[in-house]
Amino acid sequence: MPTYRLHYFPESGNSYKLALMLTLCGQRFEPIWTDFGGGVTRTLEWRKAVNEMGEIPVLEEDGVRFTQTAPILLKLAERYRQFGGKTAEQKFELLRWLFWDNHKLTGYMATYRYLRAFTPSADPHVLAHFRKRFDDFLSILEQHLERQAFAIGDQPSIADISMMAYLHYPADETGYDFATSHPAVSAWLGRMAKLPGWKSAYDLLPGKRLKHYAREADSI
Ligand SMILES: N[C@@H](CCC(=O)N[C@@H](CS)C(=O)NCC(=O)O)C(=O)O
Repeated sequence: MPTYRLHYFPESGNSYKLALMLTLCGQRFEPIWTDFGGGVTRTLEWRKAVNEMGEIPVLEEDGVRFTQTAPILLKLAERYRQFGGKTAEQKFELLRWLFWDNHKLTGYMATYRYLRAFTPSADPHVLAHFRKRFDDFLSILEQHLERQAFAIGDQPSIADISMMAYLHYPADETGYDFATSHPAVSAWLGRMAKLPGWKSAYDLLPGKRLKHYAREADSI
């Protein structure tokens, strides 16, 4: 079995996707905290040595580095025969939701949350734009989860792991109280949190945290 090392920072939902998948598959990994807030991933040295794309997470398997959570999740699902879907239709659905998540759900929430919670003076017009787009994506997910328990049917898959990552953070970071605003999403997050071995990102990914700027007065 490979030895895993995960380059991450605790607030990174993308890192959490891999940490959660490994954990749910009963695997351990060595956490390599990365100074994202200090800008290390923007340096030429880090990009040359760790990830040319300048992104966290990076998963090392026996010293070989891999990036991009979607293909990594697919590889892990195949290796551990878990969360990968069974039929050709399910595998297609899984890819469909993974692509949608990377582009829309994760793409917008990651940026919205980062600006809202972890930068000192986000432009309110930019925040409003991201929130409007994200509200639309959330309503798509809400309607989908009103019809079925998990992304591709009645069993959890890596599409759920990918999509839940950024939604499970505290409301003072995401700016949403899903129990009130999106009950089907909230119930689905609850189902995911009941999977054997499930842990939250801040329980799985230790280390120095980014400064939190979201003000109490900010609306949720
Ligand atoms: N599609 C990538 C997204 C990775 C990503 O955007 N990571 C963030 C941190 S969670 C990052 O490093 N962003 C740097 C940037 O956007 O410049 C994946 O799934 O791994």
